[in-house]
Amino acid sequence: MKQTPLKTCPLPDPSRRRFIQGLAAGGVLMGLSPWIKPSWAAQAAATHTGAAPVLSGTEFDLTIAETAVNFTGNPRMATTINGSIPAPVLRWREGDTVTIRVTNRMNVPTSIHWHGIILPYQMDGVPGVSFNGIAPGETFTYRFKVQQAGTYWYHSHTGFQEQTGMYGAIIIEPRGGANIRADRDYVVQLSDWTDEDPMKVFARLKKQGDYYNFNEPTAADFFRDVSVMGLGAALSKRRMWNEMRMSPTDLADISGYTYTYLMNGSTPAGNWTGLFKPGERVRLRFISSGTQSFFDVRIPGLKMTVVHVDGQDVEPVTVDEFRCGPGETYDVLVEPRDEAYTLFAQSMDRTGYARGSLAVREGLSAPVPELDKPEWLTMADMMGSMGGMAAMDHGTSNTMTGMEGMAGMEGMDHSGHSMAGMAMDSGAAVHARHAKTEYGPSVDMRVDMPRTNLDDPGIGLRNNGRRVLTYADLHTPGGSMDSRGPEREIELHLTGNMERYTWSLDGLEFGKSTPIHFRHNQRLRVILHNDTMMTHPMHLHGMWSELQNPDGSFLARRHTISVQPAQRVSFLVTADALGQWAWHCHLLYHMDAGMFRKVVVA
Ligand SMILES: [Cu+2]
Repeated sequence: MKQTPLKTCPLPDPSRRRFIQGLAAGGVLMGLSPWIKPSWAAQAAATHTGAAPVLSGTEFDLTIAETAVNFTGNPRMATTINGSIPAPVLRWREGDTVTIRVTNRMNVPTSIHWHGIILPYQMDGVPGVSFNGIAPGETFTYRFKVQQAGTYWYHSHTGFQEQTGMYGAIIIEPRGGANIRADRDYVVQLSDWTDEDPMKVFARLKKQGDYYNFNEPTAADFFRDVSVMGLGAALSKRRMWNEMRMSPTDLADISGYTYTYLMNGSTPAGNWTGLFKPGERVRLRFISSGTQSFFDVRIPGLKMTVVHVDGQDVEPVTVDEFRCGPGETYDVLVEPRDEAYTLFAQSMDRTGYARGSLAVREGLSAPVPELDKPEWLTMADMMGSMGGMAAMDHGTSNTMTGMEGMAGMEGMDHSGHSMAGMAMDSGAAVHARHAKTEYGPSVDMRVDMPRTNLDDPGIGLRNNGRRVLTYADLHTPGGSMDSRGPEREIELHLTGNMERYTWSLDGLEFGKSTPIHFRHNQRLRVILHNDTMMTHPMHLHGMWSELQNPDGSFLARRHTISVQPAQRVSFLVTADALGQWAWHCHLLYHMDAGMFRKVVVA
């Protein structure tokens, strides 16, 4: 969706790249640079980072404040809950009623949203939708009955506070005692930190959507293509991307150029460590709290058995790797036997990683793998099933270097820089309808023949020699909560314009949209159709999203569903939660740019 000029690539300075792996002792205020005034430093309490404190019971007091933090050598102000990053782990018990008093000690409003928790809408914590937010100096009391068990998390739903540190884990014990047996149990919360002011990051993206993309095709890539495929094919490949005003490297808006990726609030150099004794069974609760980052997680030398996703048990499936998008949670069981293992979570665009260790004692670590090479998006990623036909011609190939055959694409109609001209009869089952509102300046691409392949692990994870989890692998035991078929179908398109950095649903940013109405207790089939080149983790508040196979059979109960480029997924919702709810992309900058809707259940 971006211009792909032949540019010499200003790769980040390697010394800087190493530097942003962070300080070993990130978090505490140290190494003050001269421009930080001592008085400022004196009054700012330092943020505690790394393993978060654990709070349990039914009464909680949380204080939101600005405290100082230092992940990279540059002291910065963070937005924290009880002075720590991550925020305290809250341990609840299914069936209890919890009371949480949240006090705002800042001079701007704040909020806390309980992600994935089923509760009355007034307690959901989304300013402007469920309540007014928490004003400076005010204490807001959340009180609700805990009706579920499992791994969840909480975060600010105000401004960019989530980016600057406001996120923590929630662990809810099942009423009947633990049903997954483990000798050790660790939260592994992944996140992304920037020293820049997030408002400035957003402003930069608004001006230039690919500001943080340093993987764009370079002159060197072009000459490599020439030597592999010949001048003609290399030129037409380049021309194809340019004419579509897209970049095949459009994998993440914000990269390791500015991000330091954190594991439990520790930088890669800080190496968060979970201890174990050989032979023990360890449960790792991965929580994807990055504001704008998908993480690909693996533990070299260990198989991971995925047992619990988005707070729900799933039939165990053993894998080498899984992708977790912002908002999603994945619990895995591992049985480590060696002395040390690396928990490796590389960003989807391969510009950095979060890292920690499982070890038999503090201070041990295992080798850290190299980042995988970034893969370019394929035609299938952009055009769905039609692009898939092209991909079929090339067998397992999924990089542009294998797409010489695409030279034939020159004849296609790029009118309006959209995919609208791409419609052709391929016998695909689904032929998209686009709303009138999709034909406007907010939309630079439309997919007419989407793909529905939930067994695709996504760009960068295909055919990498590892067994990678896919959505098709997920099965919630016991099936759907509601045996009724859908009474109504709602189709929403995930849309955007990368040049303008606008993100929307059906071509309408939140400010131009009207609420979506669900009739109380109605059973709905929701279809999300991705008309963009990016993966969007879509989070519906207040109600479960029951993911379906393309054939309509039940797969898994989720609170967040990532929709890949040019993909179409469907899920069932029982609208049993009266009130007003948020529904949005969990990429924070996409949400702020307009990929957000209000849902009214009445
Ligand atoms: Cu998005």
